[in-house]
Amino acid sequence: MTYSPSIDFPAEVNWAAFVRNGGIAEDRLVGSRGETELPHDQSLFVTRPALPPLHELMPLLEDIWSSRVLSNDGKYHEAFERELASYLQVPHVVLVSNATLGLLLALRDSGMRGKVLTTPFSFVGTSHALTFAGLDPVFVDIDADTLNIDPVRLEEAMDETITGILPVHCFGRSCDVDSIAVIADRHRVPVVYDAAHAFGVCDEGGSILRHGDYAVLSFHATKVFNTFEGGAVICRSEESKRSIDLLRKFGIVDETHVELTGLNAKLNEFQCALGCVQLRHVDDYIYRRGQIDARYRQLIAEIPGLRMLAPASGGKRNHYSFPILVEPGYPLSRDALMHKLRAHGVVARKYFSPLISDLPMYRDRPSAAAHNLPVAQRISSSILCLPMFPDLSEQDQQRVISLLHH
Ligand code: T4K
Repeated sequence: MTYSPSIDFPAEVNWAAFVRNGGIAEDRLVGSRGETELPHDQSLFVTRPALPPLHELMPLLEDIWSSRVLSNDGKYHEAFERELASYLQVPHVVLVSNATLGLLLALRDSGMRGKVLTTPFSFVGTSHALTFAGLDPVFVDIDADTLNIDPVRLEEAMDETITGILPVHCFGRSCDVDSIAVIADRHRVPVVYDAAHAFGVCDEGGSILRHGDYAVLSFHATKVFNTFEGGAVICRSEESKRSIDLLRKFGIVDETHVELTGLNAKLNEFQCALGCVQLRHVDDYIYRRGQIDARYRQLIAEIPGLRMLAPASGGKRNHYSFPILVEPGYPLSRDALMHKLRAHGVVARKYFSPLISDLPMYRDRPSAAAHNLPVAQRISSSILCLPMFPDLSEQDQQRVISLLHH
């Protein structure tokens, strides 16, 4: 049988120019840095993946093509893991195929059993990883300023049945890591940080990924740093790095020894090569995000009824997202504003609404009750994330701001 493609390949693309322009078709190219401008009849999404110039990747792809080493820890895997550890300034990194599997492996290795305290204000993957690992999520309310798990509520929720903590550095803003460490130490439970949003974020002491027993990054297309899909587990010790390393490749030590019951969470050579190239550009991506963040802050400050989160203090931020809170002083409800933006092609997103605790598979547990999570409920009903990605042009950003004015 002959293969007949079900999509139309863009035969008219001038591939030489496409590669020269860094993966941007000629008709979309504006300016010397290769920023694209979306025509106003096109949607402006909440995010858009940052990609390096394609010509930087091509020699690595040619090398992979000729070597035929596509997976199972080839030289790009080795190089990316080493360069990533050096960029992040953390000693023990294990690459994985996505953050969800990374969380699963870290939870498995952490020794948690039964109930685990976590936040309801996150992407559903956070709690699903717990459930898939055979653990039982117990929801704890969040802090209204950081949108992260509230240490006071965390301490209140602690009892002898709790076997671990899974907080999230939501939108790349650091949790109160010191208070969480004190609580975890006092109750002798491990902490796995969901750091899916926290690539490159530092506090005064260095990378925030050094906190907790494990921290798990996502390199999904929508993240500050992407390898299309991907992720990494940051471990505290050589011992846990070794065991996560084994768990991500079926527990196989060598041809005749299988030491652990693992699964397949490997990152392939294509993604690792892309990761190496992306590392050269990620500081620029973050810098451009910072400029967009500063412009939003200046322009939204003038609009009554829209509240922004205070910039995180100290260290280095990554400007993962730009959430606003639509408060009673604003003439439209959050949902009405979202619909107005969408009607004009701006696809802002309600991250995170509904709360995880309101989803059918979680809502019946006692900790999911609305009265247990008043802050998360309030934030979830008023939050809207505006477009935030390095290629967002000033003109498109201005278009978003004009729509926020009424
Ligand atoms: N923990 C946390 C706290 C997380 O936020 C996530 C993922 C995870 C764990 C799990 O990480 P991974 O296992 O995925 O590594 C998106 C992402 O799909 C999801 O990865 C992310 N969190 C979550 C916050 O956002 P959706 O359902 O909103 O994605 P989607 O497809 O609607 O994309 C959002 C926008 O991005 C689109 O409107 C357009 C743009 N986009 C997206 C993709 C995938 C592109 O322009 N190109 C693309 O290829 O969940």
